[in-house]
Amino acid sequence: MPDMLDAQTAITPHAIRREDYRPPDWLVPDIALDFDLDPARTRVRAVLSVARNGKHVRPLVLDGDGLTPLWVKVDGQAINDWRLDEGKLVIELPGDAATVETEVEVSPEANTQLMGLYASGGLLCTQCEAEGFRRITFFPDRPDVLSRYTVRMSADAARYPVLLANGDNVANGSQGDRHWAEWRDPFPKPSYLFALVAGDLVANRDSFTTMSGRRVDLGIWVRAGDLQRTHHAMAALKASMKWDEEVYGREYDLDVFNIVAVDDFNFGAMENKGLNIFNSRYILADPETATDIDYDGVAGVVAHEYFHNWSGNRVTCRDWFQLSLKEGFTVFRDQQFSADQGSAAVKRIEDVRMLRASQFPEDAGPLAHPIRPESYIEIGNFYTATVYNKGAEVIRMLHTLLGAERFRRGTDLYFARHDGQAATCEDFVAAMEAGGKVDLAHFRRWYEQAGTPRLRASVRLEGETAVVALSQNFDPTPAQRVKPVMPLPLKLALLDPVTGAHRGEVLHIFDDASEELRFDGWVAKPVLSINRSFSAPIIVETDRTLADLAFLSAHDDDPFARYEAMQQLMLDTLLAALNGGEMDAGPLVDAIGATLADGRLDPAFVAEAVLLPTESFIGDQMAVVDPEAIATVREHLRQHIATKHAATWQRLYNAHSGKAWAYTPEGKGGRRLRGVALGYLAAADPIAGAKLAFAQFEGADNMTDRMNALTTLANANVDRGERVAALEAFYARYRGNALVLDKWFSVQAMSMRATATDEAIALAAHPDFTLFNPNRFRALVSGFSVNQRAFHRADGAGYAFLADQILALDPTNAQTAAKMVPPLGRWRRFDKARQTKMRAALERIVAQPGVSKDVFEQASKSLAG
Ligand code: B3K
Ligand code: ZN
Repeated sequence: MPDMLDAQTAITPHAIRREDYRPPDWLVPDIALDFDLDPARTRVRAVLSVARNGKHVRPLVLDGDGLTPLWVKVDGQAINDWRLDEGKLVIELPGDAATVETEVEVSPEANTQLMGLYASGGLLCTQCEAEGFRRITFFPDRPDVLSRYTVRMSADAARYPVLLANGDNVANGSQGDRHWAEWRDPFPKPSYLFALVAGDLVANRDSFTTMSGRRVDLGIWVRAGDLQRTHHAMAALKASMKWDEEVYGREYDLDVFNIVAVDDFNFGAMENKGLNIFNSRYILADPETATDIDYDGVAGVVAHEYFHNWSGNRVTCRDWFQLSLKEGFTVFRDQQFSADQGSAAVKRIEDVRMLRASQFPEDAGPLAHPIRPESYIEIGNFYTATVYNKGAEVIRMLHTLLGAERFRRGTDLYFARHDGQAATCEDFVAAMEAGGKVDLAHFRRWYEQAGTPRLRASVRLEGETAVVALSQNFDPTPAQRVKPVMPLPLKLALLDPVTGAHRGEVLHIFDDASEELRFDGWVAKPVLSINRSFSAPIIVETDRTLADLAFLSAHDDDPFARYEAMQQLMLDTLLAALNGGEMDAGPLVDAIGATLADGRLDPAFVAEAVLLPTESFIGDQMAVVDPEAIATVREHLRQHIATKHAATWQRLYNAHSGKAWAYTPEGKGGRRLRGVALGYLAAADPIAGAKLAFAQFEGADNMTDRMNALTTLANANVDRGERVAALEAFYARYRGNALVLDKWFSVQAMSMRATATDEAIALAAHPDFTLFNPNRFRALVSGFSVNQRAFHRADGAGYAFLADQILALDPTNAQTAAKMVPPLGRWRRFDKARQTKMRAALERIVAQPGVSKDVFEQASKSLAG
């Protein structure tokens, strides 16, 4: 059962605070687990060797969630004087060490929360991070208790022929219809990294020889029919292992590395020691069923989980407030890896787009928190874009400040100092400080402060000196009204206004409220290129004109800055119209023309550069978001760009058609630009566009081209037969493939059609929609909640729908339900009428009898903030 709140505790849910951290009272150096597996009734026996930690007389307290001991033994003797206190097993122990044994019974098939031991598609599997282990057995379920695990499991041999756990398989046997396996993990680990899988699986097997010449057996375990779709994941795994050796000097440490793909999973994947468990969407890929974005996602997540073996497993977190220690660092590592595999410029653009779409709104809303939060009610709610993606930006800033070489000295020192330990963010910063020989006193504020800093920058000419004036300020966030200035590593350059040349990029650490930088020898006022490569995760406001931005979009030699100039040009063009002025699209249309005509540019970059900002991102720039006006003005500008460059879009479309599919940077870039061109062609001429898209849909030999065509059709505001025909054909073809069917739901949920709200709501009644598969639920409900115009329809139908879905899911999967609350928390950004309706939806959620503490925390904080 999830943690349900009764009416009374709902008023004062228990908040856990970082400052209250205390070392564990008892340690558990060794644990032996014995699972008698059965989907309905699994028996779990645990033998814990416990040791008193320090001088105290406190009892042994073992976390438990929904468990009742069948019996308890201490040093081999059954005892009766144990008690349960809020689910925890409390045992008074006289000595300093003991062997404590318990047995419990759990029901994997009844476990819809997908935390602990659960059943998915005929498999039995586990998810323990953050607090799932306490749903399996009684244990001090906190990351600073590290134990050596021995795991024995027995199961029906026909139904569960494969039995996996962490570490090495040390013994096997059978008895009648049942068989058993024993696994031992030599590395002490916290309980959140425990894993077990039983099922009818086959493996794609391979091997990797490490830098010291050790052979590691690799296995990616899936259902028999999926084996052909595991090759990309295997290639990514081997590339990650090599990359971590080369770039961080990190070698894999066990003889076996297994990955299992499961269909029902609350998030992307899990880095359990030696036995990663993945949401199948981040393992399975072939050209027929996966888009290029899916391919990139598979490689990125495989790398991420693999990299956790050092940043997370060998060095783990002391407590959950330190989550960014492993997540921010590991996201940074996977971003670096992906950048090294293809176009680094495009990868950086994608990462920043993601940060702005998911993290900036968090920082600007009632759920804002520092990358190292100060308190939580439910830790599951803190696996956020702030902890992950802003956390990665903070590590990236350290990399920028120190440079690659000193950064590496810092990480080497960090791993050497803390190997085998549960560490803190402070430990990481201290190691970077010592290894990199740098003073990071002010830099630590990035761990303390919520909210996105705003930088104001302008240039003026004084005689022949260009003066760059900088200032920074902060919007207040909950619990942090006044904030100290932050050290901002700013990469900047001044471009000659005629040639576009500059005299070298400068890295300036701006660590003051305001400052002026002086550059001599300028006869004409240069054009400012600032926060190049997005060197700091901030909002930049400048006095650059449309002409300056157009100039930068054509001349800046930093690809990110070039992209950024075009984005700003688009935003300024749109915002002028949205704020009641005239739209002057001339400079933008010319700038897009110049980018499209520049044959030296990577097509993947061009595709990113010419895409308009999303409706939500435009809304983020407005004092009061007007979803209808944004959709209308944006669509108007899109048609204008489409028409002005119609011949070029057609030329580019044709140039990138008819190529054989290959997952290479060139292949991906071509498909991406072809897809963008198709969208513009359909905007210029909806009827011809629908025909072209339908032809592409039918003729495609890969999912990227097919989905691009389907997306264009699903967005079509005219009701052409092609739209319905393509959606029907797609459904008929892929209804047996859950991952592809998710795309069918999300493409409709995210449709830009004026009727999208009703269409999404109707899909919740579709027979293939289910509350029991998080991927399906997210495809429809998350997809819809980021569809700004549809979700914010003025009558509030979108808000009511989201609240209904959250409440429907909450009793069976509180963690996934809670993730859906934040879009409602953005109510302050909208007009009064919408605010009232959004708050009403949140109030209905908070008032729901028996609401989970997961959902309660998100909804109540959303109302208060
Ligand atoms: N560490 C897991 C996330 C677990 C989420 C728990 N609510 C996956 C990852 O970040 O690699
Ligand atoms: Zn992670």
